[in-house]
This record gives sequence, structure tokens and C-alpha cells, in this order.
Amino acid sequence: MPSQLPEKTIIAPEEDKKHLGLEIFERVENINRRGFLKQTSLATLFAMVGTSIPFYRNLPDGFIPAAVAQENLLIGKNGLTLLENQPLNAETPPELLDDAITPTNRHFIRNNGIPPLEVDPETWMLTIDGFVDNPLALTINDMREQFEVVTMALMLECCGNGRAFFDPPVKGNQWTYGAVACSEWTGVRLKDVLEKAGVQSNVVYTAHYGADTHLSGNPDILPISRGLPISKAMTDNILIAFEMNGASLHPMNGAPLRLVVPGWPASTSQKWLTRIELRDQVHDGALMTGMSYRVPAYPISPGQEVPIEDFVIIERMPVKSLVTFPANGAKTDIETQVRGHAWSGDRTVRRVDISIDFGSTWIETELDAPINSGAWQNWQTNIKFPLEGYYEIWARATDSEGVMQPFAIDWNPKGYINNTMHRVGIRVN
Ligand SMILES: Nc1nc2c(c(=O)[nH]1)N[C@H]1C(S)=C(S)[C@@H](COP(=O)(O)O)O[C@H]1N2
Ligand SMILES: [Mo]
Repeated sequence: MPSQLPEKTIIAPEEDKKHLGLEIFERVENINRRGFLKQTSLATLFAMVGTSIPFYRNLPDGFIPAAVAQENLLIGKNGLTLLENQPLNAETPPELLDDAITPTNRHFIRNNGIPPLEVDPETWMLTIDGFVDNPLALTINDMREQFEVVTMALMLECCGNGRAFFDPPVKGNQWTYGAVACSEWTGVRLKDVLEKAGVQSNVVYTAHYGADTHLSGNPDILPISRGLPISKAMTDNILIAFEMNGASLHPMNGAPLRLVVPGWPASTSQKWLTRIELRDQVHDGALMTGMSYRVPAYPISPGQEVPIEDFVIIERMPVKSLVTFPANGAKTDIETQVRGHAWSGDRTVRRVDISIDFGSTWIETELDAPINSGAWQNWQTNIKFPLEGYYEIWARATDSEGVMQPFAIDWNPKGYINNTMHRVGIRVN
């Protein structure tokens, strides 16, 4: 697929330039061509510092600005914990996910490759091809004109969220709780676009392509290209999104265009989206095969060898909840509100219970309906502790099929879909 990217444009629309440090964008353009390593470190820099660095030329390759490294913060992504620099990966502490709608500056970042630095929302093209009656090539303006534009709160969770808690440990980014978010996305329905293209009867799977490049710098290898069963792709709450929380997408969250597939592994939500291909077989793109985003079809013991053909693609994300108030490690009054969110991919959550006595007894919380299909649900309750001292708040969601979050889950080789209960330790005094 030939690159649709224009030669001399920058990543941020006008209103974002100042916020993100326009000078860095311009310099990145010049330095871009000097090689991928330099490009990566600058891509990371610009997301982190949010302003210009006058002596950037003296900053050795691979150095993280000390202010950032020290505080472990990403500017423009306030309060996120940096897990990895190249590629850039950062998660949100649970207490910063307290809002019903996750602000853009708190939406996690999960990159597998090098984000494109030069994008122009005016000329960005999305191609729909493969087994379709009418292949489409659409700009964002075309999409706005030809399809109904919808705004929905949609939750995304990385399959690797909770990987840090696998024992024995599993390689990969050590996400704890915060590779999850529910922002408000504006775009057109994937279904509407696919219908217009005319899905042929032999189609079984979609394949998604983005404009980011592989860490190796080899343009022939894609960092990630995943897909969906066509039946899933044709559901109502999947968006091709060009706005996030009422503004253009954050460059690290896929600007100017991405898929948002709520409730499924967020790896299916291709960022910097350029192409959707309809296939007559299950997609075999980068990170679709082998053990990627797959788990053994049956419970195994840690370290057990599993034949590769026994791995199955992860589809809907399991039932899970998060305590967003109080924060882990907080001091609270003897009476306090406890609150958070809960979700279960393609289902709703029926109840959320909390325990303050290490699971002996459970208290049912007030649980809101999702704002719309694909949004997480908010829950809250007031607690009066019997005495001063250390407590843990445990939260346990049960979904519409009666499936409940477990205390412990089966170990799997890549550390995916850990939906064990969230525990928050607090001191009451
Ligand atoms: N083009 C592209 N799309 C991508 C990725 C990527 O590396 N490149 N990462 C995927 C993964 S694994 C996740 S969890 C989500 C994360 O979305 P976010 O960074 O906006 O939170 O994007 C998905 N889409
Ligand atoms: Mo992910």
C-alpha cells in the first residue's frame, strides 16, 4: 500500500501546535530523515516535554529529559507512569481514572512501533479494499459528509493490562491497572463505511493497517496489523474516530484517525488508520499469529509447553472493575465514599460488590447503566469502617451472564486478560 502521507506537514492540527510545542515538530521534520533512532527519541521527547528544548542538538540519543525521568511523568499526559521509552508506553494510575469520561491527558498510550510524525488531517486517506463491491478512498471530510457522525463513550483496555501481577512473571510491558480508559470518541460507524463499500459474501475477517513504522526501521515490516471477525466489525458501537473528547486525537492516541473497538483487546483499535482490507480468511498480519494476543484454549500450569495450534485469538475482554477512589495508600476518614468503574466486553455489568474485610463479606454498590453501549459503568457506595487501622477495599464485578471476577486467574505465557479483583490498601484514622 503506497503511503498517502503528504511530504511537508506536521502531526498536530492548529490548536494543538502550541500545546505540544510546535518548535519540536518543526525540528523533528528536519531531523526525521537522519534515521529511526533519532526519530524515535524525538517522538518520545515531544510527547513528554510539551515544549521546545533549545539545546536539543546536544541531547544524546536515547536520553530522557531528567525532569521527566525523575518525576516519571509525561507532559500532555499528566500523571501517567512511563513503562517504556522506545516504543512509548505509559499507563494511568487508577486514582487518575476517576472521571466517568477519561480526559485525553489521562488516556494510556500503548505503542508497538514508531508513530508517524508528519500527518495532515486534511489529506489523510482511509482506503477500504479487499473483497468489497466498491473499494473506497475517503478523507476525513468525506467521512463527515457521507456518513452519520456519532459521539460515544467507548472503553479500551489493552490485553496486557494486569500483566505485572502474573506469577511467575511474564515478559512484556508490566502494566498494572491503568491500560484502560473510557474517552468520548467522535467518528463514523465502521459498519456504515463497510456497508457502503459492499461486503462480499465470502468475507470472514477485517485487516487493519496504520501509518506507524516498525522499530527496526525496516519499512517492509509492520509493527502491528490486527483485525476482527466480520460479524463483530458490523456491530453498531465500533467507530472510525477523528475526535477524542471534543478535540482532535492526541498524536500518541492515533491522530488523525483510528478505530475504536470497545470491549475487545484494544490492539484491534488500529491507530493512525490508513487502510481496512476485507479478507476471505482470518487475518494473518503482524501480531495476529503465534502467541500474540492469544491464550491457550485450556488452563495450563505456569511454564507448561503448549502447541502453537492450541492458542486461540482473544476476543471480548472479561468482566473487570477498578477502584478509583480512594487511592491505594491513601488515608481516609472513618466514613468515606468508595467508587470506580466496571466493564465486561460485549456485555453489561449486573453488579459490583466491595469487601473491606478481605473477602469475608461483600457490600453491593450502586451501579449506573452504561452511558451507551461500549462505555464502562460507574459504581459508588458509602462505607463506615468499624475502627481505625489498615483496610483493603476489594472490588468484584459480576456481568450480565453471571460471570464474576476471580481471585486469581490461570497463568498464560504472554500475560493477557488478567481480570482479578482490584485491591486498594488504605489507612483509616
Ligand atoms: N497503528 C497502531 N495501532 C495500535 C497500536 C500500535 O502500536 N500501532 N497499539 C494497539 C494496542 S496493543 C493498544 S492496547 C491500543 C492502545 O491505544 P492507545 O495508545 O490510544 O491507548 O492501540 C492499538 N492500536
Ligand atoms: Mo494492547
